[in-house]
This record gives sequence, structure tokens and C-alpha cells, in this order.
Amino acid sequence: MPKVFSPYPSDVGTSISFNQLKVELELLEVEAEKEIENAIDADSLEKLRVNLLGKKGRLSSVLGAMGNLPGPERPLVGQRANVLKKQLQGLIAERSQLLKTKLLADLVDKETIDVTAPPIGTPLGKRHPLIRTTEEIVDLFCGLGYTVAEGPEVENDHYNFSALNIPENHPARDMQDTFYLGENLLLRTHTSPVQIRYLEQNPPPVRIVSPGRVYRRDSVDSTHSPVFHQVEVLAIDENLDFSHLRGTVMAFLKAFFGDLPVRFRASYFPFTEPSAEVDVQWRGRWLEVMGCGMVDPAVLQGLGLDPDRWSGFAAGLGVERFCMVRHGIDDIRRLYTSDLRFLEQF
Ligand code: 2U9
Repeated sequence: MPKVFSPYPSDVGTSISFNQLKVELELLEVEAEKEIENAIDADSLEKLRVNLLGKKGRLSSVLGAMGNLPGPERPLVGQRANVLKKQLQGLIAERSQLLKTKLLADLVDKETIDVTAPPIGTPLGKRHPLIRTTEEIVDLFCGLGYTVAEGPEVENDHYNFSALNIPENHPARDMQDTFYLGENLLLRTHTSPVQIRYLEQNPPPVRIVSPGRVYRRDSVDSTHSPVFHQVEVLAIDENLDFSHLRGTVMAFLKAFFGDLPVRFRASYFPFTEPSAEVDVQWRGRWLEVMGCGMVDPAVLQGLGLDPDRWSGFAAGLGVERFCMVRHGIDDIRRLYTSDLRFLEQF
């Protein structure tokens, strides 16, 4: 006789009778019901299911032992075992559903929303340091009575070069220095064309400030970028002379940098005469920060303005330079890489 599973130690190793199997099934039923009811989570319930109903489980043991019963008794035990199997499957499914519901309820309990809690708030974005520097510079000129004038970034040869007295053979016109989009179209190399366009539409006196992106075919390094930002100012009126230019530039630099030493050095630009470069003494070193000059009579004449009546001054600066000096930034690329760890410092 085969050895079968039995809850009774004395039965181990003995043959089995119809009554014994019935008792075993009853005992299994009582124990299984209790164990199913006590299963605390899906994992332990699954282990229990395998232990009770799996191939090598307790019910299979009873069914295996059934083979030793006399023929007519087998179906009786078989039927009873099948009923028990269905019953236990039902109980397990019920318990599983209950555990799932309980798990969800616990989760909901734990994750309740405290509607009385104060709001955390949506983090606000900030303006990029370059934009802020541009706005600060433009604001200072607006405070001096200037109005903002803007224009296209795609320009033509006339507005970007010819109208500004830039000669045919000037290196700025070279393919090496300017991004050409076609025979006559190009990316503006300065915001000066905006001022030419403005003067075509608005008779003097004018005082305008032109911020904007400009393009030059420079290789990228710590101080150069093929795209950068300029602010230019232009004043045209009767009787304007170099002292007005100097006074305006000094007032602006004092407002932006504070009371730093400033010097003007003679320079050359095709569109201004005389021209100067302006340096400020910053942390013991002279730094070139802008260029300026009296508008060249040839530029005024090109616009149909009589240079004997009208005169003007202009100045231009690179915003990146101002931003870097102000914040002690040593590499222009930092301003373009959108690294939040860097930007969040401002
Ligand atoms: C008109 C007439 C004259 C604009 C000017 C500068 C001097 C100048 C540089 C500063 C640094 C360019 O960004 S930078 O490389 N600019 O030095 N720009 S005068 O002169 C004008 C503009 C418009 C009708």
C-alpha cells in the first residue's frame, strides 16, 4: 500500500480506508477555510493555494490515495474531493478580491489629500540674465528719453552696409564675416539697419534705442559667439555735438556700473566720424565696453538729411559683454547652454 498524506501521525506509512479519506477531506476543509481566511496578503494567499490545490498539494495527496480504495468507493471520494476543490477555489477567489479591496482602501486611507494644507505654489520661471541685462540697458536709455525701435534680423545689403557708409571692400561685407542667405539677403551684423529704417519713416529729431540679436561668422570661444545681442542708440537733432554723446555715455555707464573711471579712445567706424571706443576700469583693469561716434555726414546725406542742419550721435554695445562684466562670468558659452544650475544663480 502506498504511503499517503495524513494529518494523523499514527497513519503514516499505513494503507488508507474510505472513512479515513472522508475524515481527511473534512479536516482539510476546516483547516483550509481557516487558513484562507487568515491569509494577510496576495502573496501568502497564492502560496496557500499552491499548498492546497497545486499538483503536489494537499488535495492532490488525498486524490492520489483514492487509487487504493475499492472501485465503488472511489467516485464517492472523488466527488467529495471535487466539491471541496471548487469550494476552496471559490473561497480563495473571494479572499483575493477582499485583499485587493482592502489594499486599495488602505492606500486611499494613507494618501488622503489634506485640503486644508497651504499650497506649495507653482515655481515661477525667471528671465534669462541676458534678457535682464538687455532690459536694464534699454530702461536706462528710456529714462533718458529714448524710444525702442526694432527691426528684422534678415536684412539686405543696402540697410546693413551701404546706407551705413560701409564701403564695397570692407571686410565686414566678406563671406567670411557675414552669414549670407542669398545674393542680397543676409543676417544682420548689427542693429544699425533698424535705425536707418526708422529714420526713413520718422523725420528728426529722433532718439531711439535698438536692442536685438545680431550675427557674425565668428568661431565660438570664451568671448565670441556667431549670435550675440546688441543695443544701439541713435540721437539726431539740430546742434548735437560730441559733448552730448559723451554726457549720454557717461550718464549711462554710471547708472549701469556705478562710479567707475571711464575713458574714451579715438577709433574708427565707417558710419561715425569722429569715433571712439569707451573703456571702464573694472577691478583694476581697463575693459572696452562700447563704441560710439558722431553720425557720419555721408549717412545723413544718404537719408536725405542735410548735414548742415542735422547732426547726431550713435553708440553700440554687446549685451553679453555687459552681462559678463556685471556678473563675473568668464565664458560667453555659459549664457547659451541653458544649464539651470548656472542660470538659477541669477
Ligand atoms: C546709424 C548711424 C550710426 C552705431 C554704432 C558702434 C559705434 C559700435 C560695437 C559695439 C560692440 C558693435 O557689438 S559690438 O561689436 N558698436 O562700436 N555702433 S556707433 O552707429 C550708428 C548706427 C546707426 C544710422
